[in-house]
Amino acid sequence: MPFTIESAQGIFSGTNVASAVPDTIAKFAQLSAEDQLALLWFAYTEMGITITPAAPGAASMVIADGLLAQIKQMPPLAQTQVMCDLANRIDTPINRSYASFSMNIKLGFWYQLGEWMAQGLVAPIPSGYKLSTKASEVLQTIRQLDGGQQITVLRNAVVNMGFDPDAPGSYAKVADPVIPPIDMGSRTQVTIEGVTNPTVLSYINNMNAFDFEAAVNLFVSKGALQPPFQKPIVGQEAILAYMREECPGLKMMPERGISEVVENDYTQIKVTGKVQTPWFGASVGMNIAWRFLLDPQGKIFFVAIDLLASPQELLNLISK
Ligand code: 45D
Repeated sequence: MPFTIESAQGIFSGTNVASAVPDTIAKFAQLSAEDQLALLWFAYTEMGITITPAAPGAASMVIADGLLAQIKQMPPLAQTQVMCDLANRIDTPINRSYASFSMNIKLGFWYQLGEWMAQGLVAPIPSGYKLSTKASEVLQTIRQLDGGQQITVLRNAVVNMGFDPDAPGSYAKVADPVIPPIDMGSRTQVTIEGVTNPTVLSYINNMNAFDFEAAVNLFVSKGALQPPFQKPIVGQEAILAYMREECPGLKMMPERGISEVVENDYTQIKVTGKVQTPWFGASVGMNIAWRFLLDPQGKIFFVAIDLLASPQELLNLISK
């Protein structure tokens, strides 16, 4: 029987993903808005991380500037209300604008609010704020995650705020500008111990050059890409739109892998390595696996990207 997207999801089923991330996100979602904001503030400041707001898409921060300026001139109580409304995801004009922002603009918006909160220009979390017992437990869990897992939880919290009239993620987005790919002459070429497959190498090299059209052309037209903890995104057009929003500035550093021919002359290839986001650069390396399934012509039928449970998992290249 030929593969389906569903059966393809099961390749390399022994891969251990960071399930602590969705577990933490589910517990976080049950907290009150006040607890959510305070918890994020404590987690964010404790991590002592430096964010680079010059991440790609920073140029389009003008889209959020109006809203930021409006919040900045509000009295402190109103500022706190706006932030609680965002976390409560109720229907307000501000929450609708926020939902229309792309991921990078949402992150940039909160980065700016965080800076202003630290400077006292926007209402800070009251210094004596006491988290509920449940919220303290969630914060404790976050402390124990590795850096890549922590920033995934933070990003998820930011992405899910605001009010989306339909399902989350369905609100008409203000598209990010298309980032030009890196010149042919300046591109890097990766090597992967144990993998010489040209499709996989081209995929990584094109992604590192932000040449998303070339990367998407490596897929079959109905192919699928499954991001960490998400459902597969199906079809070249949808994958391209996703890559343009999520992938500019990502640095992919595959290390090793395994390649095997399976049923119907398909090939399954698992590659493990690190990925850096432009927001944190080299200070946070995420432990990642790519699980590729190529059709007999060498086109990508399916690829899953997994956030791994631990660094030891980088060495897990078992086929089942
Ligand atoms: O509420 O091959 C305050 C794909 C307090 C594509 C705050 C991929 C109050 C294909 C602290 C101010 C993309 C799948 C909030 C590969 C409050 C592919 C602010 C994988 C909210 C490899 C909080 C890519 C702030 C991956 C400012 C895995 C939070 C990429 C900022 C992963 C959080 C990227 C930021 C990740 C988080 C980026 C900037 C996880 C960024 C995370």
